[in-house]
Amino acid sequence: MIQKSILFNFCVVVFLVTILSCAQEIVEKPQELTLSEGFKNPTGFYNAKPTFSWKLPVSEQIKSQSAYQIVVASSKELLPDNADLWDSKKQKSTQSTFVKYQGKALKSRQKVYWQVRYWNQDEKASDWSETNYFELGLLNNSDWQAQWTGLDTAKDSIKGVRKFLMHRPQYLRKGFELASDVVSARLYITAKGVFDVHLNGKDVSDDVMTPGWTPYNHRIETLTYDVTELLQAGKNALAVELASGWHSGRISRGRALYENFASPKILCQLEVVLKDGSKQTIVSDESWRGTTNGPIRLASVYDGEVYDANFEIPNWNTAAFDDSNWKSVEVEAIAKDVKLAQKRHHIVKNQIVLNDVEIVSVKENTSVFNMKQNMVGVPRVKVPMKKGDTLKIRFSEMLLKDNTFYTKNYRSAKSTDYYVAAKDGVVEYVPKFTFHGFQFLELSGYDKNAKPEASWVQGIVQHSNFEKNGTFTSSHDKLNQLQSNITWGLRDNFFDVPTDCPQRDERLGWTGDAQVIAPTALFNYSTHAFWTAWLQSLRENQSEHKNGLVPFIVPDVLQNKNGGSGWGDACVIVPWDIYNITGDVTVLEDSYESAKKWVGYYQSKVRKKPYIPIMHSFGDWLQPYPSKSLKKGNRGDTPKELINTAYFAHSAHLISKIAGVLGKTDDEKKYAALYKAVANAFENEFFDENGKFKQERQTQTSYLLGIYLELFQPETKLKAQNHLLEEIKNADYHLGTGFLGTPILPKVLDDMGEIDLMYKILFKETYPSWFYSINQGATTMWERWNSFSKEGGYNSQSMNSLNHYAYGAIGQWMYERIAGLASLAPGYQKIRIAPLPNTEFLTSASASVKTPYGKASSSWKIENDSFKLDVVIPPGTSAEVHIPYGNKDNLLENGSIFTENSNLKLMSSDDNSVIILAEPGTYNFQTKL
Ligand code: RAM
Repeated sequence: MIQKSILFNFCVVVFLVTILSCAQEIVEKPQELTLSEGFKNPTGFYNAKPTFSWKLPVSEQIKSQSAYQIVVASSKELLPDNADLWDSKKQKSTQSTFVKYQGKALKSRQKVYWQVRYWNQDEKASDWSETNYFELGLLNNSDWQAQWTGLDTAKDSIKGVRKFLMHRPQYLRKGFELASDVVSARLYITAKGVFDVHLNGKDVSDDVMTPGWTPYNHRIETLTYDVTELLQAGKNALAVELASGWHSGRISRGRALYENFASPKILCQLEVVLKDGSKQTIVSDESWRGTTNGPIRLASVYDGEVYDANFEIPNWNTAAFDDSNWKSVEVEAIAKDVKLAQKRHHIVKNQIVLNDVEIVSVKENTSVFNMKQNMVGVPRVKVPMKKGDTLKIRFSEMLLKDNTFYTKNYRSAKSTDYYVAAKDGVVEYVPKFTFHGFQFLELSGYDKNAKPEASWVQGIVQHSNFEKNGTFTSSHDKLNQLQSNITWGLRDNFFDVPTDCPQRDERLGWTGDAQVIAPTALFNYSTHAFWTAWLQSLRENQSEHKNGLVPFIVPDVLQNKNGGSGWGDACVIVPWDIYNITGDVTVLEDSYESAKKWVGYYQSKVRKKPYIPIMHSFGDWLQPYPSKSLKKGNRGDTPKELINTAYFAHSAHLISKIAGVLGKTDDEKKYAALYKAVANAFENEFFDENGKFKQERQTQTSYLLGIYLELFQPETKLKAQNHLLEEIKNADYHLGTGFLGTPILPKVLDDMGEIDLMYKILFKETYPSWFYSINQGATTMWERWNSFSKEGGYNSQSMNSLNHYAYGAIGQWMYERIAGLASLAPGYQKIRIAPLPNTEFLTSASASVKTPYGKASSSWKIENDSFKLDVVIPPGTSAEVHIPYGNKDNLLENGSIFTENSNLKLMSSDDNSVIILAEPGTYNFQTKL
């Protein structure tokens, strides 16, 4: 008996111990599941062949992944054991990002569920992740039963600035009945123009300027909304406000680009599943009714909005409204050759509200407000008005000396909003179908008896809806201001497409500007999807040109027949940067043919001398102190043939590298040979045997391009480096570079070991330098190094944007080398933490980035003659940590003398630096200066 109970107790203990040890061995499930370029559980997804990504949890137990399994099913209940769409089975692989779906073909509207698990470095399986899902949007034109619908507003012949046709905004509606309660409903919608849609009087979304901007003659993006909650049994109403936007506004230059000044139209399809299982579909067609007698009288991207409250139509967007005296609409069939495609990146939304507003001046019935930040978006005004009066809202980026507005740089953009009051009292107004670039706002026409208050005005900042991805900060106020100016410059110019500027009569997707800023943008914001969406537009516009030309701007509303070196190369450089920063090979696959065609374009322009293309270039745009006069000087002094040849070689070189990644060995060799041949021609044509640029007027950029793009023989490179140093010295350590030279200057000096020199240039206070504009009051990056000075005022040229991001490309070096955080293998699978402190200017700097594997950071400070470095390395990666002072014998790790262990291996150590290979984890290093 006793023996039995002992045996029983023993069994219980064994059982408990087993349970407990199993519990300890549970490996935490994967986290932050995303689809393709970072989408989280999207409704209305664009891609039936997505990729899957997940992150390993941060935990002592988890260093890396040895295998994974993904299961995909048509219903939640089938997971994880009965995946009917795809079971990847256990795959021995460290890949946790961008794993391609290889299951059954997916269809429009399909809702798909997925889970993933992984095995850690010790082959222990994790729990299954949470169940994630995605629902596809409408993928084919044939999914649409709707027709393009709207009023003919072209026939009103309203002429605006420069006699461009303007279209009165339309109010379109359709009342319908639903036989029973709704189980689910999706609204698929888009416009030739921009729209705001309501169901039963409620806003369907808070999206802004939908559907955004694509080359509309190739592809129009459509949106999908889950509107189940907005519908009811019985009477309903679908109502749309519609304005010109990009499609039918003068930004598209009206050169018969989009169907001859076509009037804006909507396309929408509401698909409802009712309780009884039946389906009902309401589409835009000839049964809709419309009017142009609504309150938004006019709206234009460049020129602003006119709102007259006297035209308000109470309840027009509800079911009860009687539209019998509205007009019948016109309809147009869907064209076969214009692709309707679900939007592939996040739409613009209101992001921040600037409340800290200051009144600058009040004169009679006019007052000026300062937002204290150059911003992009719309104001929200709450102002006392008298019935019938017109409130006028003007904008400017900066003021003139007498506090009046500097608007010469808006050029022909009127950028003015009007609000006509229908009654006495406080009115609230937020323009809907325009946006402005401004720091200052002027109100006039409000109630004369009212005393202006700062609270009358707020600034609503709008940009594409991406998240913050990185942070950078340091001990130096001006460097921090530079980081702030860079990030504002990005936000302000990512308005559905990457624009050059957000305020004047331009706001276009200039390819050169995009090419130089992409890496910095990817550090600071999650812009993976934003860029790949724009690259699709680029390819669509390129395809119009049989010789491979990439237009200067995308979407190409200029319809220019010229391609520019350093600009068109965006089709090669941006995909390569995205790949290196995200590790997503899809962008290389998608861009490969386009990149090759662009190099073909260079080849087609080689006429007189082998490998020297004769073609258009904007040169080293806006290089300071040009030898030519005014406008001609904008192209700088580096000759365009040199720039053509340099980028011809560079693009060929990158294609060779891309071919290597994609396993296309023949192309890899072919383009490597082409690159070498062009590089050779570059050196022989433009540089003498002393590595000196053959032109009398020397330029920093000629050397920078040759060195950075690896176009010199090794001995010539050394000589060219010395000439570059000479040039920089001649400029008294100032910048002598424009759009193309500036981004590569830090990389070249870094590679030369000229770190102190780079710091000296970066921390220069006088023109031309980064801090110069900060000293003149800049809160964003400026188009020119001397857009404004306190003594001399504004640059005399009207092309003078105070919100232009190109020179913000220094941001990449700030992350990678000042704070010291860089991707060493695509997507940060290997990280380099290698800060380059300079004690003359800085005592600390830090950066963090959300890598595809999780958060990584590098943070250093100098205190009491010690250098301290904190690093965070996410699971699934490893890092080379370069400690720039001390040696292995005086290095402390977490307060104790450094010794190698399973997480930290010494790679090298000399008298004043140590390099350690670190596994995932959080570490603190300290050494003596
Ligand atoms: C200007 C744009 C842009 C630049 C081109 C060459 O009009 O603002 O920044 O790329 O010219």
